[in-house]
Amino acid sequence: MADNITLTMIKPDAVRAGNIGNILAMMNNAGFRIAAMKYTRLSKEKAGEFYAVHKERPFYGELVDFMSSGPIVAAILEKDNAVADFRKLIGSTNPADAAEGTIRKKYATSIGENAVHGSDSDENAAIEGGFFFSQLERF
Ligand code: 3AN
Repeated sequence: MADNITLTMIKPDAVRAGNIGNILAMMNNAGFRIAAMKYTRLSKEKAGEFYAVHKERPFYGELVDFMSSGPIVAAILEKDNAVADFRKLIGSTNPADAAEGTIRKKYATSIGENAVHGSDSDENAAIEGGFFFSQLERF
């Protein structure tokens, strides 16, 4: 499995706060190349599908409502060791635990509304990339 891509979303909270540009700059400055990108809005159904792995978790309904509450930016990012390096750049799920200099430390407001998504494995990066992008939309 390729280990050089990850899938990110700039979530509705960060879009609403006007932070798309700042967050993309942090990704670029950390050495990630944009291989695919779109500005879109998930329906409840599509958000539920994306997070199906969390279906049994108590926060699933809240997560689906939030992720479909407004537009997002979805992108495939490319870099050596993309998944692990990007998880480092975004920081802990809970911004209260996120390290200084991470995207979530700077822009996330709570564990639910935490500004960005990053794939948690190469396998999921491939699945999530396919969720948003066809081969014709990747460069
Ligand atoms: P991460 O996004 O850091 O991989 P996961 O996979 O544990 O974190 O959770 C997926 C998403 O579910 C998080 N980004 C967050 O939006 C939401 N989430 C996780 N834990 C909670 C929680 N305790 N309460 C509300 N939402 C949560």
